[in-house]
Amino acid sequence: RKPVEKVEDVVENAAAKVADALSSHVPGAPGSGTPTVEEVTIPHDPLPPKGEQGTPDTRTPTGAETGAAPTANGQQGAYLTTAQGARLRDTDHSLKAGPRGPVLLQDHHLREKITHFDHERIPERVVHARGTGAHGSFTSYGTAAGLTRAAFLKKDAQTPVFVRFSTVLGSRGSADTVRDTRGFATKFYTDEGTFDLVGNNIPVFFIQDAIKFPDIIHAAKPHPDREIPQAQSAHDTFWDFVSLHTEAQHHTIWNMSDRGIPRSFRTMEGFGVHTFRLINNAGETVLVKFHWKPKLGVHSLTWEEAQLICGVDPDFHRRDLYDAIEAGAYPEWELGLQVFPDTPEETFAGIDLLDPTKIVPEELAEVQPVGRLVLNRTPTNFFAETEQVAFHLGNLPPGIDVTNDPLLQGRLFSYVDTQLTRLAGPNFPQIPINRPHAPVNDMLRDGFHQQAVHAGVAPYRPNSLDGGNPFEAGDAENAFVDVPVRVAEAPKIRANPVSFDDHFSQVRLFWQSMSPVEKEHIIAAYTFELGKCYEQAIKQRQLQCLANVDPLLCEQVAAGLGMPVPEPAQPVTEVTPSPALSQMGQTWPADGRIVGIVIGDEEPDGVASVREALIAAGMVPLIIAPHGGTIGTVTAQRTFATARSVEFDALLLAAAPPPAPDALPARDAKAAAADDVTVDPRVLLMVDEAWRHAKAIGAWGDGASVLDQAGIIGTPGVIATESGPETLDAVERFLGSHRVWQRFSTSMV
Ligand code: HDD
Repeated sequence: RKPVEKVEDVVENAAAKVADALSSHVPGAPGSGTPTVEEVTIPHDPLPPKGEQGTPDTRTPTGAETGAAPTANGQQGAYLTTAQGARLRDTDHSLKAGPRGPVLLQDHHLREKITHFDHERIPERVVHARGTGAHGSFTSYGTAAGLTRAAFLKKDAQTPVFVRFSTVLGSRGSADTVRDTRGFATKFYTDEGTFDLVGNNIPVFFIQDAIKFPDIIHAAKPHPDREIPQAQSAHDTFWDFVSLHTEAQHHTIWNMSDRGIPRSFRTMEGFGVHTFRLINNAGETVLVKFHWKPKLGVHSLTWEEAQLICGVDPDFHRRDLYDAIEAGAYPEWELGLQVFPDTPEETFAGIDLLDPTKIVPEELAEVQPVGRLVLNRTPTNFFAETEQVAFHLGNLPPGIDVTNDPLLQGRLFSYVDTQLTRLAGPNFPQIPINRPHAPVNDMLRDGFHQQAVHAGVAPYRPNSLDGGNPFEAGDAENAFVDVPVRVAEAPKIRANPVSFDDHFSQVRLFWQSMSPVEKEHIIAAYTFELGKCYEQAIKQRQLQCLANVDPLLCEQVAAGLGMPVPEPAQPVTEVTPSPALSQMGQTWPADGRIVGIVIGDEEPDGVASVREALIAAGMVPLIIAPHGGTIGTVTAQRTFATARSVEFDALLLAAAPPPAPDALPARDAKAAAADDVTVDPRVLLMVDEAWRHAKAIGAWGDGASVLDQAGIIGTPGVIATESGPETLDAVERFLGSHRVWQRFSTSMV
């Protein structure tokens, strides 16, 4: 019998054998067949912690306690550990049988690292997958305090919020500036429970009944065979559905207007769409519609800009929101209410308040400001906050209740339902971003991803074992109020009220409220979108819908498509326009606007002072230079290679940089070689595009010669003066109305 070896001897012998094998190995000569062994990489000692690595936050981004062990935050302690807290010596090499040997199954660290990575993705939202969010706070004016018992609407009440903006149709990685509706979802962490206002930047919806939501979304999403087009409504299935299903026509004309291509999330209105019911302490009720009014006004891109940005900077809106907040140009909105008497008919001025395809023009029911939202903090972690935030229309505080709008009723089901799959199980309200700031004392137990360690033995009511806790609240304790609305005695039926059958009068109302330039844009958008459809019958059917809206609109689109103009199938309705629907005609603060300043190889006069003046006015100056680095006292933030005009709201030229053929792509170098070109073609392209997109362009000093070369001197919104500050003054005036509207030629009246 062999003597039993001691464990230490076995280990020592094995180690010695490995060391021996490694040291005696002689790399083989080429072709000798002997494998070459690279030097063994020796695991190094961990580096000391970095200075900025502090102790982990024990609070969630919204200020609530995380409740989790500090190490759960990751990347903040001194030493790398496994998920179980064991310090790691090496995370770059798998555990192998020798440096060239197979990887061992026992390598727990390898398995943990790869397995976790393999499961990093969660399903994207079935709609509104592409979005971005920010934290902020809502301050109530107290003007709604007489209408609702909701405490967050009492005077001076401050409520933390998280807002997520989104597009509807595109996937998570799709471009921001596509033509689409934008989501505007706000989570108010009120002291009486979370209130989610899940709205859009368009005040009406495609359908009147939630049962049709899968239909409109299947039609609008990419075709099921080839999964194209991405994030677009310019395709056959979308126009097939909306032309057959004419209640969608109102939402569609908003999408075809400039509202479908916002300049920024900061320059969008938001709408709760549905009518809600408020109840006050006396038990009195009113019906209301929620509106968000942006401090900067409502502004849009031009269609060409939007298309260019999709390629040049697909994250344009996301970047814009982050940059504005980080620059201190905090985006702001006023929350407003349109208030209607709560009558049994639930109508106002003949408009059915339960029909989500109808607006109540602001001229008929003024939007009354009730508070101010300021977004002042970007998320710390996109996934944890923006991706995992979960909204639900049923998250209501006492004082706000739903109505019977059939679209709203279906939404009350859909949101929690979709989160169950998206966030895998019923405990997603415990995810930090979703945690209420009001104390939670529910009897929901267990389930996937349960974070709480519930004490007590009696999660049921009534009980005597946990002292009868918890108790039900009454009015005095601010219990939620289900407004006891009378339900009409009626047969069970799958039908809509007759008033829901009017599908065209408000489409015409919108069209008639537009300025000539906005009408031109709408015609161009329909012509583009239908021009992308293949089926003649679909185009014809949509033209028929437009004929029911307005003969001129129909004629012009038909002309663009080269198709016959149909007769209206029903008389075109007389409407009173609502000027509030137009985006033009007012002036707005220029805060947060991006102004590009072109300089040359040397710092031109006036640049530093113009830069300072822009910052002082709350705008963001970006220096555009021939190359990176520092030029005089300023630093180049963009170069001629990285800048495109679409990024800027206005362009200033402080120099006329000459062509630099060596730095140019071949095509531009050829253009620059032309005799009469004395300015870098990339600068000329910027000026040309800025001019086409009706942006203010200013120049001083040598910069004026660029305007000359571009052939735009003397045209509206093109300013050349002797000094930078003087030029800036004139440019700022144009920024107030967003664009140089006169530059869009229009034959419309
Ligand atoms: Fe919806 C997400 C807005 C109708 C079903 N919706 C979602 C989001 C917004 C809206 C802004 C993104 C929330 C976020 O950022 O996480 N939806 C609206 C508006 C509607 C509307 C303004 C009409 C007035 N939605 C609607 C209907 C249904 C849904 C009729 C279903 C019957 N919506 C959903 C959803 C989503 C969603 C499937 C996808 C991801 C999510 O909920 O959390 O449940």
